[in-house]
Amino acid sequence: MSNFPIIFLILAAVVLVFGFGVVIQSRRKKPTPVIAPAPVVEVVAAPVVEKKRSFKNVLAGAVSSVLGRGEINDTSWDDLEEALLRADVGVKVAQALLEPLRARVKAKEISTPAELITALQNDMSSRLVGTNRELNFDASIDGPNIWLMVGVNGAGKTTSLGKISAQQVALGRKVLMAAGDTFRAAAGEQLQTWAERSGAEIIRGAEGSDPSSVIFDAVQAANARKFDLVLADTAGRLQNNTNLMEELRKVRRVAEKGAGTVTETLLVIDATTGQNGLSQARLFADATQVTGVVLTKLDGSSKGGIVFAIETELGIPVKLVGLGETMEDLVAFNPTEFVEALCSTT
Ligand SMILES: Nc1nc2c(ncn2[C@@H]2O[C@H](COP(=O)(O)OP(=O)(O)OP(=O)(O)O)[C@@H](O)[C@H]2O)c(=O)[nH]1
Ligand SMILES: [Mg+2]
Repeated sequence: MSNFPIIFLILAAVVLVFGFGVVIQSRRKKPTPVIAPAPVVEVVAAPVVEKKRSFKNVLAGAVSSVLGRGEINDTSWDDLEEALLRADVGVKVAQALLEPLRARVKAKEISTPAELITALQNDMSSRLVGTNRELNFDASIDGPNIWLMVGVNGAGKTTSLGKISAQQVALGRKVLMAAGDTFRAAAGEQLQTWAERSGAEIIRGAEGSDPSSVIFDAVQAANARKFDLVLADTAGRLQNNTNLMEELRKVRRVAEKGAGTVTETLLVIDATTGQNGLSQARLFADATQVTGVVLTKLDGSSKGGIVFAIETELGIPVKLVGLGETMEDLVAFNPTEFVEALCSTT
């Protein structure tokens, strides 16, 4: 009986130690809080995946028939050449792609249809990769950056400007639109809607007023109010109309008279117009020092091969591609995905 208090004490000590152990263990096991992935990532990722499928696989038919034969023969070359021309890569580029491949087949470097298709795809990609496709924004200049949109009627200038605005606002930049298409009153309305949609502000002029002065005013206002970027819309014009091309030269000159600098002149080309876009590009580039191309309507075009002609023959990078009419339907041009999609047989 005299042992009872000692046993009691030992039991109490065991309970205490066990109790501490549980507390410490449970503290250790306490899960570190998990930061849930931002749902925004999911939202952004979905449409991009969707867009990849929007390029037309215009070379798929030729690729399938070349692969379907046991050997590389004259018909293989005819199929590829015809498909490249139909996709509007242009005669020069088609030849420049196929001639070296013919030589490699002759030299037995390439012997199977599958090797030929892989080599063609690699050559097409290598013509496009390595080009700088960033939009030029220079944060070190005094005053706002100015980006000009130019191109023929209906190419997609105003729509692309609206989509670019949304992307730039999302990057945290203060954007002011300049409604330099004073030719039609409806053009200003259209741009106003895009300004509201994308979170930008807008300066408009009266219908028929001088586009240069509207853009000049916008640049001055942007500078005074510390905007980062002026996105200037212009009226569509035919590249062979010398007066209107002269007007565009003036727009560019006057835009830089004040505090801003034109850091990007984007030529908007409708991909469905194919080779015609090449002569447009040449004349606009002469008039306005084009720094990049926005290729619109690639969602509906079977002439996406024009990308090769524009880049190879003019050396102007395709920076953005339009894949539809909504605000999200403008993506950075990714050459590898593009070439894969052109040749995809699935
Ligand atoms: N499917 C498709 N439609 C587009 C794309 N980009 C523009 N559009 C449509 O093309 C039409 C003309 O677009 P605008 O942006 O008004 O063209 P614009 O060059 O400003 O025309 P003007 O000011 O009249 O010279 C509109 O119906 C647009 O919705 C695109 O990438 N895909
Ligand atoms: Mg317009």
